[in-house]
Amino acid sequence: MKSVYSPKHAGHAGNLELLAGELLPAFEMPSRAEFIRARIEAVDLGPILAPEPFDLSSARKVHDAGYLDFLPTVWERWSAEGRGGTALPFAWPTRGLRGDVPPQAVEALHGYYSFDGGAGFVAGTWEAIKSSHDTALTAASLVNAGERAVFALCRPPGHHAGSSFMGGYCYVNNAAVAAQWLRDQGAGRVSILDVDYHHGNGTQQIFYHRGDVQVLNLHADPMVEYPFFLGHADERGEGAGEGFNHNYPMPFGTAWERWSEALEDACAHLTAFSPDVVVVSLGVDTFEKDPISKFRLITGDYPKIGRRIAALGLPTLVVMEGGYAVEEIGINAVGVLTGFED
Ligand code: Q9C
Ligand code: ZN
Repeated sequence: MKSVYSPKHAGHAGNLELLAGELLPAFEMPSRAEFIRARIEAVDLGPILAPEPFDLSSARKVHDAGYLDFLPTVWERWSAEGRGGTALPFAWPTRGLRGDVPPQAVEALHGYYSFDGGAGFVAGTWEAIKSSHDTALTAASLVNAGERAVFALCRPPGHHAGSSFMGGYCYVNNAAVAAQWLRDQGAGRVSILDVDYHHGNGTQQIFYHRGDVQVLNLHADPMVEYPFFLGHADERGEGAGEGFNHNYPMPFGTAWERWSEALEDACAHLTAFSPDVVVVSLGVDTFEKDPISKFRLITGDYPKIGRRIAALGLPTLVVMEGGYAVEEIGINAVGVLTGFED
């Protein structure tokens, strides 16, 4: 299988996040992508290609203009005011406040365009975001050109980013942009299958009213797990999108037996939708040793995930999302990909 990777992700480094009462180095760190790249080489999965530059025209169809235009300016504006560290928001327009007036101060606009404080910026963040976007679209273009399956080693991840909000380490929703780009190239229907431990709230929000992109999400129950405010089983899509969103919230401690039943059900809905192409949002934070998650998948489960998705028999773009057990992230993520090779 071909992979796409850019070293520019590494500029998104030294980010801090508020965790258990302290500002600590974010779990979403550069070594994640490096462990995956090293594992691709170690198992000889296939060539690792550099991304081509893509314009933001498909991104503009899934993200608001004001939001997208803000992203490249955050660090510039933050540092121009003499600040270092990590640019982070600390005020959000929640219920009862004005959500219709974009403010001027950079930290305020950062909060306006965020749902949490989990999408900080450092000097190299925008360049990393753009390279992650280009990585997803380059891999999508290979699938569009006839490859059976291609891996986009995206970093930063994207599935928590919505049409006008960032959060949860995500800025541009790489999987959503790729799905939109595939539609723009002529795919009639696209399914996004999100197997990250966390609900892909951004992906769901982006496509909630659309019937051309089906969204299937397997994740920890948002009653007790991040991102908390979306991802319940009764969210089925609205308007033209009614019936095209499927959520599988599962309890802490979920292991292969229960998780794979949800995957099986999701695959049945996917097959019934009969998409031209599948986009997998691949998180391996479902792993038993993930430091911020509470599912119990084991290393041997990941190739089974790949085999099941491969058995759909559809052109597939695999987009990297979460996974924080950095020592094992390469083995588990590439384990899924090897499931396509059997
Ligand atoms: N105690 C992805 O996996 N965790 N994002 C906050 C605070 C945020 C995960 C924990 C986790 C975001 C792409
Ligand atoms: Zn996750």
